[in-house]
Amino acid sequence: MNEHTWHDAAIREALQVYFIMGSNNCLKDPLLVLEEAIEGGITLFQFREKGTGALKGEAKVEIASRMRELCRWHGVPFIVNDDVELAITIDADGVHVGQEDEGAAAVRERIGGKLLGVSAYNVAEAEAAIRSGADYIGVGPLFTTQTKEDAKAASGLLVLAEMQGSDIRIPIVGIGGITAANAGEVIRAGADGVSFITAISHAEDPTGAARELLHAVQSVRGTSGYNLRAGEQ
Ligand code: FQP
Ligand code: MG
Repeated sequence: MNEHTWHDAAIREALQVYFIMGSNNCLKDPLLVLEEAIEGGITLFQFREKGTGALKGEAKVEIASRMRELCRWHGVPFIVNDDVELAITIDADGVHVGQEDEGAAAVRERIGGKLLGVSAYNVAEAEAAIRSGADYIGVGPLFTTQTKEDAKAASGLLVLAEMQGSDIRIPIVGIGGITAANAGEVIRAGADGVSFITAISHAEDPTGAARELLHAVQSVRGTSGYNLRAGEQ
């Protein structure tokens, strides 16, 4: 089962304000943070439960299920990071895997038409991700991040220009050190959306933070569903 049920325009729309979070990223009840983020207008959510203090086993499945329901209720697509089994168990909308995770082609086989996101640090990894059946790629870290302990060096925005120069047309979300202050330049550099953890999870007001990010993205991108890439502006 290899059919892709997600259309290109819908993916680009969903990537606009892509919030990633696990219970250990939050300063208060994670479900409340997610609810407030949804209220502020996030367009996609990734459950990423890893690192110090991360929930495991039953507790992980339980919180994931609750977040999944909250997202379903509000019409926000729900992605699971790394854990393909969990994504299938709770009927997530998709899975995100990186270069050190289960191979993207194998994941595609297991999830059928669910959304498949793959991390790409450079053009070669992006091309491999496309060949493996990725629906979108997460490109970064663009800027310095404290959240991910094993993060590579920040690439800067040049990598996004390189992707365009290499005729890579797959939907792209930028990640790593993104805030409302730099989100606009990430879109201008060619990404369809921005992805981040702490910009919302550490915000005193997650709703307001989400609104600001959405505004920053849409004021550059427009709301048409397509990013007007650099040359067309
Ligand atoms: N891009 C995205 C997304 N989500 C991610 N989780 C990553 C990149 C990073 O496997 P990976 O993926 O390199 O590290 P980890 O599993 O620790 O997150 F595009 F969705 F924004
Ligand atoms: Mg991973």
